[in-house]
Amino acid sequence: VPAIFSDGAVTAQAHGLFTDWLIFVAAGLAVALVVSALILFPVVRWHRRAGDALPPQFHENKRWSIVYISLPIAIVIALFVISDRIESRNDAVVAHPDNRVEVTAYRWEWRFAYPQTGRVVDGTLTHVPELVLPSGVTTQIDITANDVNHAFWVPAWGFKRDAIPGKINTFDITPLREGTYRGECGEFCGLDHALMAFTVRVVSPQAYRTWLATRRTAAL
Ligand SMILES: [Cu+2]
Repeated sequence: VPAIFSDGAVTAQAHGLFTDWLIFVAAGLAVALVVSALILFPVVRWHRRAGDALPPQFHENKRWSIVYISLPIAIVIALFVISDRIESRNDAVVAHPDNRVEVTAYRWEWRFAYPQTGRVVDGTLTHVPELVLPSGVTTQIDITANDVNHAFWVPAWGFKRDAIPGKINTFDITPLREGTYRGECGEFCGLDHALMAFTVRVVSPQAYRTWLATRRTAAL
């Protein structure tokens, strides 16, 4: 698999979305191929040559009309059903998550709170806040905002969720690969929206436990 496609395995949820994306690309390519062939083949094969009589003229062909109306409808329905199943699976949250993090977005920072130990990480003007997560473990994230709408977005995860004042959005994420991923605010929230960056560092469950136990509060 080319490197450009490797992000699909970064989280269990991204894997599903990536599969969905591949299915859309394949369907689009297949349609483009068939349509191009239907245009190009007659142009080459049946174009009018000097002295040719006009071919038989007709206005309708019921059999082909049924095919070219029902086939695109079937494709759209299939893409809808596949996407709905994948997204429903991604949106489903487990009743008893192994790990929880509370994310609060506010102008112009992020707060990551770990209720198990009371550890709180707040971003500052000089320090980009870091969300630390264990790999191979499903973390449930409760996200909200303090002032205006923001959105928690990690491009490599193929995932974005709104942070809305007065509302808690909950989602599960299962990182599969250790590493550092860039995150940003995905909803224009005002003047310093572009500065609302964060990083996600995915570590082993062992390293995560150690990290959680070290300091209760940190500015980083
Ligand atoms: Cu924001």
